[in-house]
Amino acid sequence: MDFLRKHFAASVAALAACVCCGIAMRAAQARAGAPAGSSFASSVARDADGDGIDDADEQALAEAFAPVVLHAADEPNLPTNVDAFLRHTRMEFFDAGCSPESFEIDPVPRSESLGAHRFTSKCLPGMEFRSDGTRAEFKQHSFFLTDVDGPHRAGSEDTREWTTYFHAYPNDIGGITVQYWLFYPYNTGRSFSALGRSLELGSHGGDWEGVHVVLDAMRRPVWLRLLGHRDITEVAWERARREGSHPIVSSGWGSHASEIAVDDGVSRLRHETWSSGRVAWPDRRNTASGALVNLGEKTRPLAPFLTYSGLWGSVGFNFRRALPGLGVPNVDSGYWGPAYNETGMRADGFVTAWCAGIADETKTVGAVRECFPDARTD
Ligand SMILES: [Ca+2]
Ligand SMILES: [Ca+2]
Repeated sequence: MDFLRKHFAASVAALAACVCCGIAMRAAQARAGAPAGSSFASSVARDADGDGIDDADEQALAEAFAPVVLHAADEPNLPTNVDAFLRHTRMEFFDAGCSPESFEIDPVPRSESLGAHRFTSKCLPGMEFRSDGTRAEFKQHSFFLTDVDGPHRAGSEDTREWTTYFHAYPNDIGGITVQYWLFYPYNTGRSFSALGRSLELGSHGGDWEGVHVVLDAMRRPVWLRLLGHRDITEVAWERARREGSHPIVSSGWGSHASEIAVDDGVSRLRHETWSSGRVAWPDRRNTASGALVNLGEKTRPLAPFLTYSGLWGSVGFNFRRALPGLGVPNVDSGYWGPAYNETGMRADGFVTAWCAGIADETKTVGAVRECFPDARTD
């Protein structure tokens, strides 16, 4: 109830607040062949991801509301894309407590094959793990992609490889939600000094981070959702810092957690995530940004890697086993991709980061559920 009231109030407020977005929305609607104010279901010319939204319309809306991301001037792990990352990693399976614990699965993983693997554990006889559906909540029995080495952790040198991925879907206020996902090859955690030793906590391979722009039935932006360390923060659109129809978001140093950007005068690296976007560097270089690519739906993916349910980095220090009973997550291990992301995940397995506010939480195509892993293990 509160959810509905909150969205209704925001929609009314947005009527007055989003005039600045009108041009971009009209452009999106013109490209999609839809009259201003029409609902998304009215014209579907090509719908390869089967969500009822014309794919050209998804692209046009994504372009119109794509964020400006501000990275720290000394950010250690800048963006890359999946294909560039896969050139420097291998796929293995981690089987906690078995000997050996790690098995090689694929020395040359490709986007198309990430979801094609099966593994039967020697320690858990009869258990078959799938790389396109089994999600290991505590990272004890999981497919994973090995951490890339030092030079490749910095992100792609060529900013044309800084791909931004998006997911657009019908939402529960009769509109469309557009999620933007950036992929970083590594996440640098915090360093501590203790007992004369330097310790690092929270570093891991493969980091997916993002923001959601929630559009109402008239395709006006009403909410901005930001993926943080553990939770998703929702901000009314009119409270977000913006540049035309583009929200301005800052990415946390090393961890890439998304926050509303503040205008504090600090020099940052400015990254426009739309297709013809630019990257402006603190040293005044100005380079081309990467593509804006539709992921499709998990049930009908347009990017094949979307179905991969394993980890995007190595399994590091096993807090789960070293400190049993304390519930400490394996924060030094790789994290999941967009459709299996951990941020704000519900106890029943609903992947909030992928499906927040989706019109149909139970959407299922064949045997695939859009918003839930097929199987959950430890
Ligand atoms: Ca579609
Ligand atoms: Ca879609």
